[in-house]
Amino acid sequence: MSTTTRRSVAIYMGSDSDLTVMAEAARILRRLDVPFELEVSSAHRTPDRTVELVRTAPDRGVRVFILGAGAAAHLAGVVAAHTTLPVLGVPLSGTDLQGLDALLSTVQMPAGIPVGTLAIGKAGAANAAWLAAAILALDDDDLGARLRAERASMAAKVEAKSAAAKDRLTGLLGD
Ligand code: RP5
Repeated sequence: MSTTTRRSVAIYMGSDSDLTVMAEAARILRRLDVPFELEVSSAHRTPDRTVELVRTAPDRGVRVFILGAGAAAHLAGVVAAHTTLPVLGVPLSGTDLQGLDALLSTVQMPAGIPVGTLAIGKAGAANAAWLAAAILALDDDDLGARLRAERASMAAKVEAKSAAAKDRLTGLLGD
């Protein structure tokens, strides 16, 4: 790969029906100014395309994979089988089992082929992005500083909500 290519994250999902949830990962990466590519590719319906994307990803600068899939979710496992880069799986709800099927498919990988599995749905997609950024920040001090600033901002919001809750309680109790 070119030394000028920025290190990036690949967000792949098994179906376009997964996009609304997986957009949460893209939203966080954009906020952190982390480049990403986004593709729809299925482990079952387009297995060759999936493998080709993974094999060529390092040349495009990809250093971490985020995979979202529902039902009998094999996308993260298949990607992990074809790369030694970090692979993060997001189980998605799309069947009567409401994501439990995808969670078990994604998390129960055989020893040696790891998939870091996040929560089902939007929280998992967002946390996959936060975790991917943390991985890239291991040797990117500017990104690390942006992550610390985001944490400080979250903490400030909680403190503001705590103060507001005390005010609301006073009103609720009629003091
Ligand atoms: C999975 O099957 C996809 O990731 C999606 O969550 C689910 C249903 O796909 P569609 O039938 O909506 O294309 O492979």
